[in-house]
Amino acid sequence: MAGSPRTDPGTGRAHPGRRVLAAAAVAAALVAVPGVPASAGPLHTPRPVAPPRLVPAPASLRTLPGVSFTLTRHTRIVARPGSGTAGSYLAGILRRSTGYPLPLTASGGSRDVISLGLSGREKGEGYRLDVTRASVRLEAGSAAGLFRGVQTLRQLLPPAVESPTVRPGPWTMPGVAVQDSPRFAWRGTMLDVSRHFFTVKQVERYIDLAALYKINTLHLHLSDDQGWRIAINGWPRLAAYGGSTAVGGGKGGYYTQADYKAIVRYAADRYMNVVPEIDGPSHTNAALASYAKLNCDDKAPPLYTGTEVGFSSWCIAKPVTYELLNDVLGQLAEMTPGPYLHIGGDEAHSTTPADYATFIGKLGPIVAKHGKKMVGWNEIGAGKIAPGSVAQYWNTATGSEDGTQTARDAVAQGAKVVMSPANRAYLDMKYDESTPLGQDWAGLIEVRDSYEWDPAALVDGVAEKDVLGVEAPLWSETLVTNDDIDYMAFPRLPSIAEIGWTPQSQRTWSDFRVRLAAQGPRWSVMPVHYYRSPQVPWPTS
Ligand code: IFG
Repeated sequence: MAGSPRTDPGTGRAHPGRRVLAAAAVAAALVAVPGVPASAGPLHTPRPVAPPRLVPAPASLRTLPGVSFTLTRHTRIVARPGSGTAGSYLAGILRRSTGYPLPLTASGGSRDVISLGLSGREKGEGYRLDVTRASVRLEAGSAAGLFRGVQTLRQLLPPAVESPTVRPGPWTMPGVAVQDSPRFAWRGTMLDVSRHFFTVKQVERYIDLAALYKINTLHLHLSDDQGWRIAINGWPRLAAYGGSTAVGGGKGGYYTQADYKAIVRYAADRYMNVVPEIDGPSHTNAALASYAKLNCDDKAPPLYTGTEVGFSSWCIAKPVTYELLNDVLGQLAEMTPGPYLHIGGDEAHSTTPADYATFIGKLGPIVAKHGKKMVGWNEIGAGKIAPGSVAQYWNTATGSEDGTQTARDAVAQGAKVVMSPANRAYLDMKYDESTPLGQDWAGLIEVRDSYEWDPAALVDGVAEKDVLGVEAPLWSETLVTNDDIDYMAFPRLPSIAEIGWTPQSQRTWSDFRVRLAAQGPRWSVMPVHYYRSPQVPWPTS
């Protein structure tokens, strides 16, 4: 039909007459551009491409259709001064799986290069990542931001890039412009090394897995009824005897102070803060069994290998209790560069409320004397705590155990809250009735349950400004091996990591489950022994 132009219902643009369309089609066919499939439509507007499936989702990402960057054996990595460990960490991963030399220099050209550098434009852990045909550029306000950006860069490469051995390419990344920064400052996971002991290597492996998802805090639960796991100078029996067993009566273990420093250094190289926890006044049987004088009746109880909680208590009235804790927290403070010491405070069922308040009142000054801020489970809100302390909200049970009131009491004293709701974030909870590992006292937590909640809208009286962040505790009553850790932590730790990082308004389960599915092939390559939740559309290949 000649004459009157119709508007295209799809684009709203004037629809050219039939003749003009035919000519354009011929022109397109004659000038095919290598790499752009003929079916890409008119040359000047390549089809929009689906955004890469990243976890956590960046705050903002623009795809550059028709643009990609391919690593080759000639590609170089430039890590400008001040860029910290990100360049060497990235080089290690890429060299291992591509087999390419990927030389790392402090300066270099702008083509066929992955460049990392500080810029005044980003702050905190924020970064921007630009992938074009010529180069990959990562800029951040800090070395930590560059390290977080490297985790995004890794996920733009095929799953095989995570292989511990050389795989064939191609190693192509889609063109993107990412501008990213985290919602919360504290994005953590806790490893319970007391109920079952995990070696330094096992902890380092868990650190690397958590670092993939921009986790920046590792809370180590170092003492409990079943095991004391850190050597303390002047109190040798704590680790030697108190660390000699575990749940079920098996072999225990403990970290020498050199071991603990190695873990701290390994975490620091991944811009992850270690928060050591010495739990009390309950969860203290291993220590009480180690020194009779720590007990009110001067009688040491036997070592405990069961899984009950709340039956033990420091002797609140004895000065030796605070002499011990001053030594323990002082030595940990010296070995811990991060600002926090965790003093536990949970489930003090064998301590009177008055004694509990006395205990918390005494611990705050000890922690402050050693230059640190006090962290405790939400119960610490029942005691007097300093502004800037941190209450870790965990107990979602109803009735007397309900932790919301002590969380509010803590906020009323100027504390911040780290959200670890047991019915959402406890990685030791079973996925469903058939899960062979874990517990179910807080409920069953399938992947969707671990994802669909907002830390700033969970507890009345605890708003966004009061929330320091989120943390996923992995209690180890039923966990022994790396496979056990993997099965319970993956895929739910990435849920908590995204809640800590991505703006709430950008988080939907329907979108997350598709992006999470893309992590499956990456975990298979590493390998990570993850739970193939039926809620996630894992790729079949
Ligand atoms: N509650 C105890 C943990 C552990 C956990 C297992 C806290 C703060 C149950 N305290 O959670 O020691 O036993 O799910």
